Amino acid sequence: MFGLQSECMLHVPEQYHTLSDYEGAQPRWCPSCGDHAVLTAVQKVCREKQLPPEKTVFVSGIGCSSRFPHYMKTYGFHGLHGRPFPVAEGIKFRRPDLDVFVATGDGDCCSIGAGHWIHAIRYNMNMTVMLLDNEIYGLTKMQTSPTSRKGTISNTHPHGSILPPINPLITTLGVANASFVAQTVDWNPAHLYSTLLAAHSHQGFSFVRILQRCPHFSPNLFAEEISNPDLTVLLTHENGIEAVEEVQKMYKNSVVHDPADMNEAREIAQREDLIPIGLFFCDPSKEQYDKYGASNIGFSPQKKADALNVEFEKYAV
Ligand SMILES: Cc1ncc(C[n+]2csc(CCOP(=O)(O)OP(=O)(O)O)c2C)c(N)n1
Ligand code: SF4
Ligand SMILES: [Mg+2]
Repeated sequence: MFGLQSECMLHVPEQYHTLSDYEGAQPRWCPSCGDHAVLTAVQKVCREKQLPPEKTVFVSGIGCSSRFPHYMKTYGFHGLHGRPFPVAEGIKFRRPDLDVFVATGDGDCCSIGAGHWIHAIRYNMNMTVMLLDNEIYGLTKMQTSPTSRKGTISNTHPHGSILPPINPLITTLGVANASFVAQTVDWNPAHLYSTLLAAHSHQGFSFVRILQRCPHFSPNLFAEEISNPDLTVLLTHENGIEAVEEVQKMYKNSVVHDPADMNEAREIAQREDLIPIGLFFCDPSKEQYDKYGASNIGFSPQKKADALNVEFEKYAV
Protein backbone atom coordinates (compact mmCIF):
# COMPACT_ATOMS: atom_id res chain seq x y z
CA MET A 1 0.00 0.00 0.00
CA PHE A 2 1.41 3.40 -0.97
CA GLY A 3 1.31 6.31 1.46
CA LEU A 4 -0.85 9.35 1.16
CA GLN A 5 -1.01 11.04 -2.24
CA SER A 6 0.82 14.12 -0.95
CA GLU A 7 3.92 12.03 -0.12
CA CYS A 8 4.22 10.97 -3.77
CA MET A 9 3.93 14.47 -5.21
CA LEU A 10 6.86 15.79 -7.18
CA HIS A 11 8.03 19.23 -6.09
CA VAL A 12 9.21 21.05 -9.17
CA PRO A 13 11.54 23.87 -8.15
CA GLU A 14 10.57 27.28 -9.43
CA GLN A 15 12.76 28.53 -12.27
CA TYR A 16 16.02 30.03 -11.01
CA HIS A 17 16.91 33.12 -13.02
CA THR A 18 20.56 33.53 -13.94
CA LEU A 19 22.23 36.74 -15.07
CA SER A 20 21.69 35.83 -18.71
CA ASP A 21 17.93 35.88 -18.09
CA TYR A 22 18.21 39.65 -17.62
CA GLU A 23 20.71 40.40 -20.39
CA GLY A 24 19.11 42.13 -23.37
CA ALA A 25 20.74 43.64 -26.45
CA GLN A 26 24.50 44.28 -26.67
CA PRO A 27 25.08 47.74 -25.13
CA ARG A 28 26.09 50.43 -27.62
CA TRP A 29 27.65 52.68 -24.99
CA CYS A 30 31.30 53.77 -25.43
CA PRO A 31 33.93 51.48 -23.88
CA SER A 32 34.52 52.46 -20.19
CA CYS A 33 31.27 54.41 -20.02
CA GLY A 34 29.99 54.25 -16.45
CA ASP A 35 26.59 53.11 -17.71
CA HIS A 36 28.03 49.59 -18.24
CA ALA A 37 28.78 49.26 -14.52
CA VAL A 38 25.27 50.34 -13.58
CA LEU A 39 23.77 47.82 -15.99
CA THR A 40 25.83 44.99 -14.48
CA ALA A 41 24.89 46.00 -10.94
CA VAL A 42 21.18 46.15 -11.80
CA GLN A 43 21.27 42.76 -13.47
CA LYS A 44 22.85 41.36 -10.31
CA VAL A 45 20.11 42.96 -8.18
CA CYS A 46 17.49 41.34 -10.41
CA ARG A 47 19.17 37.97 -9.99
CA GLU A 48 19.58 38.39 -6.24
CA LYS A 49 15.90 39.28 -5.88
CA GLN A 50 14.91 36.68 -8.51
CA LEU A 51 12.67 39.23 -10.19
CA PRO A 52 10.53 37.56 -12.84
CA PRO A 53 11.57 39.25 -16.12
CA GLU A 54 7.96 39.22 -17.31
CA LYS A 55 6.92 41.20 -14.23
CA THR A 56 9.73 43.78 -14.40
CA VAL A 57 9.71 47.03 -16.39
CA PHE A 58 12.52 49.47 -17.13
CA VAL A 59 11.40 52.94 -18.12
CA SER A 60 13.59 55.74 -19.45
CA GLY A 61 13.54 59.06 -21.26
CA ILE A 62 16.10 59.95 -23.93
CA GLY A 63 19.88 60.07 -23.57
CA CYS A 64 22.79 57.62 -23.55
CA SER A 65 21.71 56.41 -20.11
CA SER A 66 18.12 56.15 -21.29
CA ARG A 67 19.08 53.33 -23.64
CA PHE A 68 18.97 51.16 -20.52
CA PRO A 69 15.67 49.32 -21.25
CA HIS A 70 17.10 47.89 -24.48
CA TYR A 71 19.84 46.15 -22.54
CA MET A 72 17.55 44.43 -20.04
CA LYS A 73 15.66 41.30 -21.04
CA THR A 74 12.54 42.53 -19.27
CA TYR A 75 9.68 44.73 -20.36
CA GLY A 76 10.80 48.26 -21.16
CA PHE A 77 9.62 51.66 -22.33
CA HIS A 78 12.14 53.99 -23.97
CA GLY A 79 10.02 57.10 -23.86
CA LEU A 80 10.31 60.79 -24.58
CA HIS A 81 13.03 63.11 -23.34
CA GLY A 82 12.22 64.20 -19.77
CA ARG A 83 9.14 62.00 -19.45
CA PRO A 84 10.24 58.76 -17.80
CA PHE A 85 8.35 59.57 -14.60
CA PRO A 86 4.84 60.05 -16.02
CA VAL A 87 5.23 56.78 -17.94
CA ALA A 88 6.54 54.91 -14.89
CA GLU A 89 3.77 56.38 -12.73
CA GLY A 90 1.11 55.30 -15.20
CA ILE A 91 2.46 51.77 -15.19
CA LYS A 92 2.74 51.60 -11.41
CA PHE A 93 -0.64 53.20 -10.83
CA ARG A 94 -2.53 50.51 -12.71
CA ARG A 95 -0.13 47.58 -12.44
CA PRO A 96 1.14 47.66 -8.85
CA ASP A 97 2.18 44.03 -9.26
CA LEU A 98 5.02 45.06 -11.62
CA ASP A 99 8.49 46.00 -10.46
CA VAL A 100 9.32 49.37 -11.98
CA PHE A 101 12.81 50.80 -12.52
CA VAL A 102 13.57 54.20 -14.02
CA ALA A 103 16.85 55.07 -15.74
CA THR A 104 17.25 58.79 -16.34
CA GLY A 105 20.09 61.18 -17.13
CA ASP A 106 20.92 64.56 -15.60
CA GLY A 107 19.49 66.33 -18.63
CA ASP A 108 16.48 64.03 -18.80
CA CYS A 109 15.64 64.35 -15.09
CA CYS A 110 16.99 67.69 -13.90
CA SER A 111 16.46 69.80 -17.02
CA ILE A 112 13.54 69.07 -19.34
CA GLY A 113 12.04 66.56 -16.89
CA ALA A 114 12.44 68.62 -13.73
CA GLY A 115 8.74 69.32 -13.26
CA HIS A 116 7.90 65.63 -13.48
CA TRP A 117 10.79 64.76 -11.19
CA ILE A 118 9.53 67.00 -8.36
CA HIS A 119 6.03 65.54 -8.45
CA ALA A 120 7.30 61.99 -8.79
CA ILE A 121 9.22 62.46 -5.54
CA ARG A 122 6.06 63.72 -3.85
CA TYR A 123 3.86 60.93 -5.30
CA ASN A 124 6.28 58.46 -3.72
CA MET A 125 5.20 55.54 -5.90
CA ASN A 126 7.06 52.33 -5.36
CA MET A 127 9.85 52.37 -7.94
CA THR A 128 13.64 52.34 -8.12
CA VAL A 129 15.06 55.44 -9.77
CA MET A 130 18.61 55.64 -11.07
CA LEU A 131 19.84 59.10 -11.99
CA LEU A 132 22.95 58.48 -14.09
CA ASP A 133 24.62 61.82 -13.54
CA ASN A 134 27.56 62.44 -15.85
CA GLU A 135 27.12 66.21 -15.58
CA ILE A 136 26.75 66.55 -19.36
CA TYR A 137 24.39 65.86 -22.23
CA GLY A 138 26.11 62.80 -23.68
CA LEU A 139 23.83 61.62 -26.47
CA THR A 140 23.60 65.01 -28.14
CA LYS A 141 27.38 65.44 -27.96
CA MET A 142 28.36 67.58 -25.00
CA GLN A 143 26.08 70.38 -24.00
CA THR A 144 25.99 71.91 -20.51
CA SER A 145 23.51 70.17 -18.22
CA PRO A 146 21.93 71.54 -15.03
CA THR A 147 24.41 69.48 -13.01
CA SER A 148 27.52 70.58 -14.95
CA ARG A 149 29.84 72.24 -12.49
CA LYS A 150 30.59 75.93 -12.95
CA GLY A 151 33.22 76.53 -15.60
CA THR A 152 32.43 73.36 -17.59
CA ILE A 153 33.51 73.81 -21.19
CA SER A 154 30.90 72.44 -23.55
CA ASN A 155 29.42 73.10 -26.97
CA THR A 156 26.85 75.43 -25.44
CA HIS A 157 29.40 77.18 -23.19
CA PRO A 158 32.73 77.15 -25.06
CA HIS A 159 34.14 79.64 -22.54
CA GLY A 160 32.86 77.72 -19.53
CA SER A 161 29.42 77.47 -17.96
CA ILE A 162 28.34 80.41 -15.85
CA LEU A 163 25.74 79.21 -13.37
CA PRO A 164 26.27 77.02 -10.31
CA PRO A 165 24.85 73.50 -10.76
CA ILE A 166 21.70 71.96 -9.29
CA ASN A 167 22.55 69.40 -6.63
CA PRO A 168 20.01 66.59 -7.26
CA LEU A 169 20.37 65.30 -3.69
CA ILE A 170 19.51 68.65 -2.12
CA THR A 171 16.62 69.11 -4.54
CA THR A 172 15.17 65.67 -3.78
CA LEU A 173 15.62 66.11 -0.03
CA GLY A 174 13.75 69.40 -0.31
CA VAL A 175 10.57 67.94 -1.79
CA ALA A 176 7.67 67.07 0.51
CA ASN A 177 7.17 63.33 0.98
CA ALA A 178 10.70 62.29 -0.17
CA SER A 179 11.22 58.80 1.19
CA PHE A 180 14.59 57.39 0.04
CA VAL A 181 17.63 59.35 -1.14
CA ALA A 182 21.04 57.79 -1.74
CA GLN A 183 24.24 58.47 -3.65
CA THR A 184 26.79 56.09 -5.08
CA VAL A 185 29.46 56.01 -7.80
CA ASP A 186 29.77 53.84 -10.89
CA TRP A 187 33.45 53.04 -10.19
CA ASN A 188 32.79 51.16 -6.95
CA PRO A 189 30.80 48.07 -8.03
CA ALA A 190 30.30 46.76 -4.48
CA HIS A 191 28.82 50.02 -3.16
CA LEU A 192 26.82 50.53 -6.33
CA TYR A 193 25.29 47.07 -5.98
CA SER A 194 24.48 47.43 -2.25
CA THR A 195 22.88 50.81 -2.88
CA LEU A 196 20.66 49.56 -5.70
CA LEU A 197 19.72 46.51 -3.65
CA ALA A 198 18.66 48.71 -0.73
CA ALA A 199 16.82 51.06 -3.08
CA HIS A 200 14.87 48.21 -4.59
CA SER A 201 13.97 46.86 -1.15
CA HIS A 202 12.53 50.20 -0.05
CA GLN A 203 8.77 50.62 -0.40
CA GLY A 204 8.33 53.96 -2.14
CA PHE A 205 10.22 56.23 -4.55
CA SER A 206 13.86 55.25 -4.14
CA PHE A 207 16.05 57.94 -5.63
CA VAL A 208 19.66 56.99 -6.28
CA ARG A 209 22.03 59.52 -7.77
CA ILE A 210 24.88 57.66 -9.43
CA LEU A 211 27.97 59.70 -10.28
CA GLN A 212 28.71 58.36 -13.73
CA ARG A 213 31.77 58.61 -15.91
CA CYS A 214 31.51 59.82 -19.49
CA PRO A 215 35.04 59.14 -20.76
CA HIS A 216 34.06 60.33 -24.21
CA PHE A 217 33.14 63.91 -23.31
CA SER A 218 34.58 64.47 -19.83
CA PRO A 219 37.43 61.99 -19.29
CA ASN A 220 38.86 63.84 -16.28
CA LEU A 221 35.64 64.63 -14.44
CA PHE A 222 36.07 62.18 -11.55
CA ALA A 223 39.73 61.25 -12.18
CA GLU A 224 40.92 62.65 -8.85
CA GLU A 225 38.20 60.95 -6.81
CA ILE A 226 38.83 57.64 -8.55
CA SER A 227 42.57 57.68 -7.95
CA ASN A 228 42.26 59.00 -4.38
CA PRO A 229 39.52 57.31 -2.27
CA ASP A 230 40.27 59.79 0.53
CA LEU A 231 38.20 62.30 -1.43
CA THR A 232 35.10 60.21 -0.68
CA VAL A 233 33.26 59.98 2.62
CA LEU A 234 31.26 56.85 3.36
CA LEU A 235 27.97 57.23 5.23
CA THR A 236 27.52 54.35 7.66
CA HIS A 237 24.68 53.32 9.93
CA GLU A 238 22.89 50.12 10.91
CA ASN A 239 19.88 51.35 8.89
CA GLY A 240 22.02 52.60 6.02
CA ILE A 241 23.59 50.95 2.99
CA GLU A 242 25.50 47.83 3.86
CA ALA A 243 29.22 48.43 3.41
CA VAL A 244 31.01 45.15 2.73
CA GLU A 245 34.57 44.77 4.02
CA GLU A 246 36.21 45.81 0.74
CA VAL A 247 34.21 49.05 0.74
CA GLN A 248 35.03 49.80 4.38
CA LYS A 249 38.73 49.20 3.74
CA MET A 250 38.78 51.41 0.69
CA TYR A 251 37.34 54.53 2.31
CA LYS A 252 39.18 55.77 5.35
CA ASN A 253 36.79 58.72 5.69
CA SER A 254 33.47 57.67 7.09
CA VAL A 255 30.73 59.29 9.09
CA VAL A 256 27.93 57.69 11.05
CA HIS A 257 24.71 59.15 9.69
CA ASP A 258 21.24 58.08 10.78
CA PRO A 259 19.09 58.10 7.60
CA ALA A 260 16.10 59.16 9.70
CA ASP A 261 17.80 62.52 10.30
CA MET A 262 16.66 64.83 7.49
CA ASN A 263 18.51 67.92 8.75
CA GLU A 264 21.82 66.11 8.88
CA ALA A 265 21.09 64.55 5.46
CA ARG A 266 20.70 68.04 3.99
CA GLU A 267 23.91 69.23 5.64
CA ILE A 268 25.91 66.29 4.26
CA ALA A 269 24.40 66.74 0.81
CA GLN A 270 25.83 70.29 0.77
CA ARG A 271 29.41 69.08 1.20
CA GLU A 272 31.68 70.02 -1.63
CA ASP A 273 35.02 69.03 -0.10
CA LEU A 274 34.38 65.27 -0.36
CA ILE A 275 31.93 63.05 -2.26
CA PRO A 276 29.49 61.59 0.28
CA ILE A 277 28.19 58.13 -0.65
CA GLY A 278 25.55 56.08 1.11
CA LEU A 279 22.00 56.53 2.34
CA PHE A 280 21.11 60.14 3.11
CA PHE A 281 17.49 59.71 4.03
CA CYS A 282 14.95 56.93 4.42
CA ASP A 283 11.41 56.99 5.80
CA PRO A 284 9.28 54.02 4.74
CA SER A 285 6.19 55.44 6.46
CA LYS A 286 5.62 58.15 3.85
CA GLU A 287 2.30 58.12 1.97
CA GLN A 288 2.42 56.29 -1.40
CA TYR A 289 0.16 57.55 -4.16
CA ASP A 290 0.23 54.26 -6.10
CA LYS A 291 -1.71 52.58 -3.30
CA TYR A 292 -4.76 54.59 -4.37
CA GLY A 293 -4.60 53.75 -8.06
CA ALA A 294 -5.31 50.08 -7.73
CA SER A 295 -8.55 50.25 -5.78
CA ASN A 296 -10.86 49.24 -8.65
CA ILE A 297 -8.56 46.78 -10.40
CA GLY A 298 -10.52 43.65 -11.22
CA PHE A 299 -13.86 45.48 -11.49
CA SER A 300 -15.92 44.42 -14.50
CA PRO A 301 -16.80 47.20 -17.00
CA GLN A 302 -20.35 47.08 -15.64
CA LYS A 303 -19.14 47.49 -12.06
CA LYS A 304 -16.95 50.45 -13.10
CA ALA A 305 -19.91 52.07 -14.87
CA ASP A 306 -22.14 51.50 -11.82
CA ALA A 307 -19.53 53.08 -9.52
CA LEU A 308 -19.20 56.08 -11.84
CA ASN A 309 -22.97 56.52 -12.00
CA VAL A 310 -23.18 56.55 -8.22
CA GLU A 311 -20.68 59.42 -8.21
CA PHE A 312 -22.44 61.29 -11.04
CA GLU A 313 -25.76 61.01 -9.20
CA LYS A 314 -24.30 63.10 -6.37
CA TYR A 315 -24.09 66.08 -8.73
CA ALA A 316 -27.45 65.63 -10.42
CA VAL A 317 -29.59 68.77 -10.35
C1 LIG B 1 11.93 67.15 -26.49
C2 LIG B 1 13.38 66.90 -26.78
N1 LIG B 1 14.27 67.88 -26.57
C3 LIG B 1 15.57 67.65 -26.82
C4 LIG B 1 15.99 66.43 -27.27
C5 LIG B 1 17.47 66.23 -27.56
N2 LIG B 1 18.11 65.46 -26.52
C6 LIG B 1 18.17 64.11 -26.57
S1 LIG B 1 19.03 63.45 -25.30
C7 LIG B 1 19.35 64.99 -24.67
C8 LIG B 1 20.18 65.17 -23.43
C9 LIG B 1 20.68 63.91 -22.84
O1 LIG B 1 21.43 64.16 -21.68
P1 LIG B 1 21.23 63.30 -20.39
O2 LIG B 1 19.81 63.20 -20.03
O3 LIG B 1 22.13 63.85 -19.34
O4 LIG B 1 21.68 61.84 -20.82
P2 LIG B 1 23.12 61.26 -21.19
O5 LIG B 1 23.15 61.21 -22.67
O6 LIG B 1 24.15 62.17 -20.63
O7 LIG B 1 23.13 59.91 -20.55
C10 LIG B 1 18.78 66.00 -25.44
C11 LIG B 1 18.87 67.43 -25.15
C12 LIG B 1 15.02 65.43 -27.46
N3 LIG B 1 15.37 64.18 -27.86
N4 LIG B 1 13.73 65.67 -27.21
S1 SF4 C 1 28.99 59.63 -24.80
FE1 SF4 C 1 29.53 59.44 -22.63
S2 SF4 C 1 27.61 58.83 -21.60
FE2 SF4 C 1 27.36 58.48 -23.80
S3 SF4 C 1 27.92 56.32 -24.09
FE3 SF4 C 1 29.76 57.55 -24.50
S4 SF4 C 1 30.84 57.62 -22.55
FE4 SF4 C 1 28.74 56.97 -22.11
MG1 LIG D 1 24.02 63.27 -18.82
